[in-house]
Amino acid sequence: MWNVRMRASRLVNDHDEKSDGIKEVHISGAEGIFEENEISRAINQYLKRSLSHSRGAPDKIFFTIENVKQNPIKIPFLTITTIQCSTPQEAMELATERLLRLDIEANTIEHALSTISSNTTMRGAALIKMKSGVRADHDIERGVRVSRLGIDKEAEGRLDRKLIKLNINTTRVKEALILASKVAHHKDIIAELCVSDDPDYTTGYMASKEFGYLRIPNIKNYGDMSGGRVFFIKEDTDIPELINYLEKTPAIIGD
Ligand code: WAQ
Ligand code: MG
Repeated sequence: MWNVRMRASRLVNDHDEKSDGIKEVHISGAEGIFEENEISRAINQYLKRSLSHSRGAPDKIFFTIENVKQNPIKIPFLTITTIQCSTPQEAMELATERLLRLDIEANTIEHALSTISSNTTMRGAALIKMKSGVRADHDIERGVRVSRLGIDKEAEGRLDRKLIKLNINTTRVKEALILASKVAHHKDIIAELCVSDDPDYTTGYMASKEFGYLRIPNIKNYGDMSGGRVFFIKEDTDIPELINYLEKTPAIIGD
């Protein structure tokens, strides 16, 4: 099996002194685990995606194609629910209510919501401790990128049929469900909150072992360039072990 990763970015003028007047903005990223004969199709799809992205045109696109040596672990899909929600305000209230039920501190939730609605987007996720609200990942501008994850081919057929019935059979939903399922599976992850940084995609989600994958429509306004992911973690999490799991442990999601 092979892990194919893409990330696209663009250099822009920046008025912040620290950055020498220029900074790299993240446009898009994608990745999956594939059989050798699927690599070129994956690259083509990712290339198309990066060149016609709603966040703008990239001036640099990186591809990494890496052989996966370790046997992937098998992880079940989270259950999918779409809740009714019509405004970002309501979305934040709905998410907050559930995060509180998972014993996450109110201040931590506030910190997380401001991280996600900031205009300086990361290409990875922020790890935030559930009680103290302390940011536990080291590269604050980048975050932790979940990697080495794929979908079981037979389970994908069944998932497709289910998503077609729900009228949400898109690559985006599938990729988000795969990522959320890998993330939620770890013992130290309490919950994830996600808002796309694409200005034309306004449905986000909250995921956890307890509530599954909860889709939240209208979590942000159309045209809004902000977005991001936060993983709420246990206070005493072994951080290097968790980051290694998220970034390096190959996982195939199925049922
Ligand atoms: N690992 C960690 N964080 C990531 C990753 C990754 N592999 N990929 C993206 N992110 C972070 C990063 O900060 C992005 O700015 C942010 O998430 C949003 O990424 O059910 O499209 O790819 O309808 O824009 C979810 C809802 C869509 C799907 C999520 O996110 C549904 C989405 P995007
Ligand atoms: Mg995006």
